[in-house]
Amino acid sequence: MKKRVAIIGAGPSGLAQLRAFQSAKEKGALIPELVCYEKQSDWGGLWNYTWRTGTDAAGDPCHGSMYRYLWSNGPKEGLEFADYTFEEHFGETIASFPPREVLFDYIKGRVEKAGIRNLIRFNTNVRDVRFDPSSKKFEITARNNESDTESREIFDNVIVASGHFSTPNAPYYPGFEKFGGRILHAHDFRDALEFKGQDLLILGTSYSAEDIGSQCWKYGCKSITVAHRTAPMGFDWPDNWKEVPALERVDGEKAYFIDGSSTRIDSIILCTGYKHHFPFLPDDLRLKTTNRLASADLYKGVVWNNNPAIFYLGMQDQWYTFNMFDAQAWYVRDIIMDRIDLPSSEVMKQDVIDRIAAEDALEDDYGCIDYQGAYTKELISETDYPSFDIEASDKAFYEWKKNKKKDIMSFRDIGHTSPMTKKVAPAHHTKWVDALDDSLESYLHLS
Ligand code: FAD
Ligand code: NA7
Repeated sequence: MKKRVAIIGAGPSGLAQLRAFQSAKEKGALIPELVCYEKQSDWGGLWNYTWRTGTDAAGDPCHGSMYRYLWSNGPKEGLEFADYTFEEHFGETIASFPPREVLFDYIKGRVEKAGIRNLIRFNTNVRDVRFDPSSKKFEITARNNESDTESREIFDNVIVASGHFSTPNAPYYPGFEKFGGRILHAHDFRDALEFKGQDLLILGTSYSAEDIGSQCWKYGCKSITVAHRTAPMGFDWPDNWKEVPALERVDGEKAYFIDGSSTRIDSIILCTGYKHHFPFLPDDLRLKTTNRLASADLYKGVVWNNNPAIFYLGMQDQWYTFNMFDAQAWYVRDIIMDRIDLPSSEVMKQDVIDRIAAEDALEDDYGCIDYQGAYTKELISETDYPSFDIEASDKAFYEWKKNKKKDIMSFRDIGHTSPMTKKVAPAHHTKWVDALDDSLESYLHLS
């Protein structure tokens, strides 16, 4: 009997898993029967942009956190697939920070070539996963939102690839309930033009704060005030952008900060991060972790310690993305296909403790980049995923960080070196601050 394997989610992580199995099949291996559940009507996860916020077409929480005009926030040279380069997909070397539509096209290109779309059940939301200790099998209950019917199926393994940047962490501050303007979480941000001419307050100092703020600035908001809970971002911001200490309260149209200062605001955007949230998983299978590089309870960052027949992909905080998901997917594939043996439960638990301690000892972002690069390399070394020059990817990330420090509004104008082809990306034809059209045609100069 063939094993049956369920994959939950057809975003970059779930697609990496399908591609990993398909690659083994291409090489003549007998692979398990695969079922990939995807609650949206198309693949690509967050890169499959939706205008919807709140609930999706089926009335479930909307997965999308992606917004219009998003350009990659890190160099594409850090995320390139080792088995499908940007050059292979686009037929030329393209600039380093592609807009969302261009990256979506790249993600789709690999899986279209692999011919795996038929393994995905679209519009199908996984509602419940149960493990039966006597049969050692999982039962998955899912609802097809097109036919409005429920299915229950049995699997030997489950791979959770449902992402963790979709359920907002939305803090409360006094006065929010009476604020006259709009308060939204980054998850519901879609179009910077909505905030044109406005005085904006942003909470948070990480990627969403930096990028949503930059978008709103680029598309003409009047001013930006970013309040930090821990430390300011510290970039050399434009004149109408200031960083202030933590928010204390809001009163009418004024925001008050803990140093006693205040400012007038029209809207508040909570760039306060996301929660790992798995409403379809019971306690014994449910990952509970913060957004960090060494996730809790996952051996090698992917195997659920309490039940090593269930796996999680992409649950770490991310410097590396697409090729790290690949490294994880190839590794999980090889455990399921009995090519990699798992150690004892004690060893697996110790692995998590060691990874957490190693992360805690890191001193700065450069250390974090090295750490995640080394992790990706470690997993790749145990499978047949094409080996690549991870140090070159690390280097692209270091250069990117330095460029941001130099000028936060122009780092996307600089090209980086591909770890796969060793070619240097050209500068984009238009400076990022002036490029208001983020379409694929405009980026690739097709129009
Ligand atoms: P997701 O992309 O979130 O995909 C998960 C999939 O699972 C979705 O399709 C979802 O519909 C499906 N799913 C969820 N629950 C269920 C269920 N119960 N049943 C069935 N299907 C389900 N990374 C970069 O490398 N560069 C960037 O520039 C970048 N920008 C980002 C910008 C934003 C706004 C955000 C939020 C993230 C960004 N990221 C970026 C990081 C992003 O996490 C990864 O690029 C990538 O999308 C993660 O892939 P994933 O498959 O793990 O998760
Ligand atoms: P992150 O990277 O998890 O960052 C969350 C930010 O929110 C971080 O700066 C936190 O500050 C801040 N935060 C969290 N809670 C609060 C409260 N209560 N008050 C004020 N500030 C708070 O999430 P992002 O959305 O920026 O990035 C996630 C992904 O989306 C990333 O991969 C990007 O590519 C896009 P702290 O430093 O903890 O004080």
